[in-house]
Amino acid sequence: MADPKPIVDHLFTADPSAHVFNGKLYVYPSHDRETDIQDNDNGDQYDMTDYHVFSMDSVGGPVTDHGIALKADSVPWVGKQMWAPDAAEKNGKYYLYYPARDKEGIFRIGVAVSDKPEGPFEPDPEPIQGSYSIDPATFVDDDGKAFLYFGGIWGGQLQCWRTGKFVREAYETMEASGDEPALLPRVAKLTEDMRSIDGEVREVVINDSDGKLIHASNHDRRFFEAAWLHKYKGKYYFSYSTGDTHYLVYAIGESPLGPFTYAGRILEPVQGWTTHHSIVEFKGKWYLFYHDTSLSGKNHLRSVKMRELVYDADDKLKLAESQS
Ligand code: FUB
Repeated sequence: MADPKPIVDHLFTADPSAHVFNGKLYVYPSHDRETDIQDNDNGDQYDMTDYHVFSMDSVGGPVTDHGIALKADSVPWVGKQMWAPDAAEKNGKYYLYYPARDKEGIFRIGVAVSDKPEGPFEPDPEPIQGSYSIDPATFVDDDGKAFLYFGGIWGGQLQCWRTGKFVREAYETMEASGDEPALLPRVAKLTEDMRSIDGEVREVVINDSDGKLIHASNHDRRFFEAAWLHKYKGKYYFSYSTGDTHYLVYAIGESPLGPFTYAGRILEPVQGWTTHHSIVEFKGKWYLFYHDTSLSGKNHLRSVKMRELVYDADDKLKLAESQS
């Protein structure tokens, strides 16, 4: 299969969250930038300071860069590192969800609002109360109920929240290991106004094919970061990047809150240290958005790409063999 070209090459972009709004395909990525920071497992090299939104009317057609949609300087609580964002629409308003370290160095999730899918977005002055870690992904179900998924291990600090409170010392010591159940991503309902968590934050249960929780040592299947949820034929597909193997995999459930059962692999590791994706239906076809470092050769300068996905007769997801 030929390696696709990045959807844009005038900026470095990563962690793409794709949605269809008003008949157009919108992409909400991280905006990677040059820095002198050395690569480390903490992810310090991902030192982003703003977001751009992109759109296209058709796959393969021109991609519009709508310019800066939100920048760190405009958000009072943000210290640094604006990582992977997502967006949602409800009742004609558009919401941008984004993680960043606060002034104490703790990752939180913020929300910003606009009347237009491309922004600019007006940020709430405080992060969403009760939010933590990274990689927010939203899902609005057919009945209008909205959910926020989040979490990422290592630099994303999920291991610091195992007790429900932030334990800084747990950064290096509390990652699950061996036959312990793997750390699980989180999900919360969003309030009607999309700006707060409604009720408690729960773990997203991901069972292995045997019905038991995936073990921490099962790096090919356990959750690492980059949660995404989409719906197909009434079932909920929860996808994510794995362990230290960096596959993109998915699990299927009957409810947006889970539990989910491991169902397969979507993408092999890409060039570069991270992998992160979204899945969207556009004009009757399904697409995987992802990133790699083929343009720069540097871990922190990534480029968004897209490929067509198909479902087989058992509703299993895979890359289309011929790409349109
Ligand atoms: O872009 C910074 C981080 O790298 C994201 O939050 C992760 O998902 C990984 O792609």
